[in-house]
Amino acid sequence: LPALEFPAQLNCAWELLDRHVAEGRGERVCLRAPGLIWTYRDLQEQADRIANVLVHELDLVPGNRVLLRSANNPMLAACWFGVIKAGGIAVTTMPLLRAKELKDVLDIAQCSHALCDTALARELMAAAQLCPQLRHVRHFNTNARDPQGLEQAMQRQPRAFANVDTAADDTCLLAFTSGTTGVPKATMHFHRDLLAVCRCWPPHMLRAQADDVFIGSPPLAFTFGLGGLLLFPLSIGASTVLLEKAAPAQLLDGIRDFGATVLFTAPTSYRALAAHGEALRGTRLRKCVSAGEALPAATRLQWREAAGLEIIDGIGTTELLHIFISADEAHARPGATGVVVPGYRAEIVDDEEQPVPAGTVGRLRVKGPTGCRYLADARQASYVRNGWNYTGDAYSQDADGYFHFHARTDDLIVSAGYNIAAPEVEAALLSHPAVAECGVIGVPDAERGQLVKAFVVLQPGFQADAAMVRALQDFVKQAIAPYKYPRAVAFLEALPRTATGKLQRFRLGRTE
Ligand code: 3UK
Repeated sequence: LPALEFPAQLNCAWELLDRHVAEGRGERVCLRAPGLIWTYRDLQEQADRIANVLVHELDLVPGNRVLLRSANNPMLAACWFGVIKAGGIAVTTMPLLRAKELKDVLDIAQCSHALCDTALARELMAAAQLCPQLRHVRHFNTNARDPQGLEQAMQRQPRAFANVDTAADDTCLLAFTSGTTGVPKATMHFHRDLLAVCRCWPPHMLRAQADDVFIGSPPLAFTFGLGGLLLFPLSIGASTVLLEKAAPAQLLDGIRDFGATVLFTAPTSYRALAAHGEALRGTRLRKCVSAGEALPAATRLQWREAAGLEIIDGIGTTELLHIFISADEAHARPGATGVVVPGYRAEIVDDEEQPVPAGTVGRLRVKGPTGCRYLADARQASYVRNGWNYTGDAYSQDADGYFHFHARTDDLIVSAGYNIAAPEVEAALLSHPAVAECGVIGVPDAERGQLVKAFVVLQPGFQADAAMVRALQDFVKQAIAPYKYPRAVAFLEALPRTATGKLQRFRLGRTE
């Protein structure tokens, strides 16, 4: 079992970053980006200078919240560590957010400071007008001569900073849920939480080494990306590649150009990358992690054929910070997420919170070293009950302890009295050669209550016509219980997705 005891006082920046320099690994490569290489010592110096700016020029005191806004790049990583070293709380935001959403984040998190990539300044400046509590905004990745730029201020500060002596259970990160509906919720994470996730899933199920090169698509504002592209590589002294744009084509170039060995991305990206199988074969890639939404068996198979590699699937949530059910390459089972990660407990229970027998679908609940703490939000009481975190997922567990995802509890379709999990119908459709992407929802129906409707993006070269509709319907009837087949099928050019790669089923409903 992982060692999860921590001293009462600790700043996680020490274990993740400073320790490597102190122990003689300062010259190892830490971060790469197009045209740039930073060693561990370089990242430490940048972060220390930023901490000095925050404390000495911008009056930051421990507990202040600092909004961070940037695509994935080295300066974002340096700002993240600078805030944490100074005892501040990093409030990470998705680069695509607009002024209205940024205003909500600034208000909910009560941010006093913001550090923003100059390329994304406009929407933040509009939001800042409406947020009087925001006292200081600095821009980075500016021209080094820009007197207002963070880089100029950093040059005025000493290169060393003594980390603020925070408590292990001081909050250092506010991560917002990607919530497809409703007001966003901020989840609070402590210094020890960030270290705890490095000791559970990575050593037991990822098993990367110090010479691994990590790469991937999720933003650092999404905790899947924060762990996979910053915390996990740094916790073992490995290196990470930060790409501002990580659509499949750029990811493929990055894997090749940087000799990446460990990939973090979402199922939809694996499907798109699989089309370039030949290009993948000659690379150093050896480990592939998928999370964010369910990995259909067809996608696992497609990737195995294209890249010759088994995907490591894992379910995590923003509330629990990172992955708690997963399986390594040797234990992967098509259609199952995996087994519980050492350090965590997971159960399937019914509506009365009683554990259900193997094979029965119920609600997933999880307990472990990390857990949900919403910042000032009444929804805490429904996510955490009796110390268990209820993720909102419908799962079953088989006799071997493997957990099988069925649906988000709100993505269960009830049609003519049958319970139908939208992702199961999607997984069946995806194994048809004509289907590139698909999304399934229940639409209102006078006779059946709800009707199963599929939205399909076809692979190039296939015809969207009545014959195709029939072919897909017949195919699903052969693959899974026939009553689950989509009685309605529509064709789209692309599916609506969140910046974290999740299908937005509620928006499919609106295309009606
Ligand atoms: C769904 C999955 C099936 C599931 C996340 C890894 O996705 C992450 O966090 P979010 O808060 O969403 C959580 C919800 O997403 N989900 C995620 N992974 C899987 N469903 N199989 C999976 N492998 O509904 C869950 O409740 O955005 C993932 C690490 C950190 C994360 N924050």
